[in-house]
Amino acid sequence: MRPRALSIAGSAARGGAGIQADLKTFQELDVYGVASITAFVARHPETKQGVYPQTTEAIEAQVYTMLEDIGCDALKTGMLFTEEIIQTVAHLVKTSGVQSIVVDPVMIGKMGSKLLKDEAMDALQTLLIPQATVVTPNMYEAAHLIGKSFDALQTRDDLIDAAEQIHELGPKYVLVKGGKLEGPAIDILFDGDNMYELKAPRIDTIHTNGAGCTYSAAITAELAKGASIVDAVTTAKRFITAAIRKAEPFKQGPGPTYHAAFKKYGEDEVIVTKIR
Ligand code: PXL
Repeated sequence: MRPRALSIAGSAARGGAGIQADLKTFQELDVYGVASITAFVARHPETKQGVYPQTTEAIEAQVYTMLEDIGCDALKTGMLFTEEIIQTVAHLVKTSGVQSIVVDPVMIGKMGSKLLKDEAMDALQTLLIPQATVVTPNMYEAAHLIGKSFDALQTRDDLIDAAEQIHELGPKYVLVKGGKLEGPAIDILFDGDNMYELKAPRIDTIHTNGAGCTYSAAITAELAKGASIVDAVTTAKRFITAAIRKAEPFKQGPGPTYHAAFKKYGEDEVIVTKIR
């Protein structure tokens, strides 16, 4: 049986982010993918952006289906939206017996939707992130996790400081993604002792809808296969770099990354340097 991975995340009606991105990524990396949908994010002509959270019972039932009927080698969490959902998911993760847990601390969407309520931040920091094998904040999310303003991270050194501070919340590894840095696309991976820089070419495009979801899903897929954390993150960075390189526009707004690009082209190198 192929390795199996679970995404506990939101459904993105545009298809490029959320569970849609996760399942496409799992498929591309030859991992059997299942999802527990926490909320629907969709656009209505009148209400513009809508978030439709699901009940905690529905979220639990979907996770139990995975754990009891299918089996789970790795799981990731994405958009969780409310404190109550985080409490439920944290309990499910704790009792799941799954060893590889990727927490993508999703806070805001590329179309501007608020995907985490302000009052849910504390639960994310105290209940879920401590259970993470890897937590994967972007610069905006990293700043919020360390109590700074959204634009507090500007340089590679800021990423390093943030990785150290976020590690104190208790995850095994922190991956701070430098998507908005100047120059090459540098991410910092830190386990409390060892620190790595991952460097890929920067691709100049606005079409990065779902890039964070896709990157963390690729890490989850590789962990499900039994890869080490450093190898899983390295493969995932190659996957997302290819997917951004071949991203396409939609009718409106940032387009999605192209999930098949890594398998079809996959030529981008990622340079991993141990910096500590
Ligand atoms: O890219 C962040 C994200 C995560 N999850 C869901 C989303 C989005 C962005 O639109 O809709 C469900």
